[in-house]
Amino acid sequence: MDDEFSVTQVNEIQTDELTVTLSGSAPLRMRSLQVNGVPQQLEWKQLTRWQLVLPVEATRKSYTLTAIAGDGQPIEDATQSIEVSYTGDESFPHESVQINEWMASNDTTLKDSADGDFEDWIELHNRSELPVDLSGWWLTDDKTSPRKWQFPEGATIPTRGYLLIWADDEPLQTGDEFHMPFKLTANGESILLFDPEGRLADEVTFGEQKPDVAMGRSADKGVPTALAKATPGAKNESEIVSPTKPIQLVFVSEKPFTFTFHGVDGMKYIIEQSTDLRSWREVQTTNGKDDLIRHTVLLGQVETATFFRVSVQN
Ligand SMILES: [Ca+2]
Ligand SMILES: [Ca+2]
Repeated sequence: MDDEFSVTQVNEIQTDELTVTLSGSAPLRMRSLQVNGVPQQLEWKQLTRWQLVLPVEATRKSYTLTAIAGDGQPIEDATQSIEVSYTGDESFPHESVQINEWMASNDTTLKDSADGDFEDWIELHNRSELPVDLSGWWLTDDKTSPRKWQFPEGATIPTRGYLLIWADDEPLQTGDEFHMPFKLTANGESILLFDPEGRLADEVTFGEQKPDVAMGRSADKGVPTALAKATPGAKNESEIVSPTKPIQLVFVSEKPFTFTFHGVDGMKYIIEQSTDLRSWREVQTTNGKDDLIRHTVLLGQVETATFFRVSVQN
């Protein structure tokens, strides 16, 4: 007698815990389980009884569980969705730590005291008023391989503090600092930070890097950018933003006509529209603090030829 795939818990779960344990029955041919397409580590309680621990997110989240057969394919009709809401008031540590600065091409900026080499590094920053225990957290430069390097037991980042980690592919080096088994690619890639339950704490993506130019969050905030000065292990300096810093418009859609561009905190962006390039009408004013600024033009608001310009004010 084969079992149906089922989940014991109700479809809508409310919890004040940071993780939720699900369990259920499995058809005999079920070998594994995917949640939102990601394979999970199951614990088998009996031949056809599974158990799974999932992270709870601060906002209500839907998890779709799919039973996978021995051939790696989903089993037909063996899927179920569960909504999990967090009702507690404890803050999530993974919301406190960010990837704050990094250098993927370090020629002369910072020497690794373990071997005297100039190597890639990553700086984390704890925004919160409590120290964060990083034991069991993960850092990777590959989304498809989230478990490249795990912080050892006892790793912490102090209140409002910074932590430097070497990406030198020399994990056996010891000393006061951590050394990960991978380097950063100067041609560009991603860095991802996960908590022990697999919640994404932060993700940054970068393009081609210039030697000795750090990337990071200006004044520890906002979207990463090339920094004027590297500050490994310390607060990032504010960038001096020139009002003439080029704005790159990205066209998102034609109907309705929409474009976006990145703003910089502390600057004001004025979008104007014209049909003759002589008289201009202000159509939107936005503060740069929201970063991605979007302008949408509804049909009927433009002539056959309409021009837009964006100006920046301090
Ligand atoms: Ca090294
Ligand atoms: Ca820094």
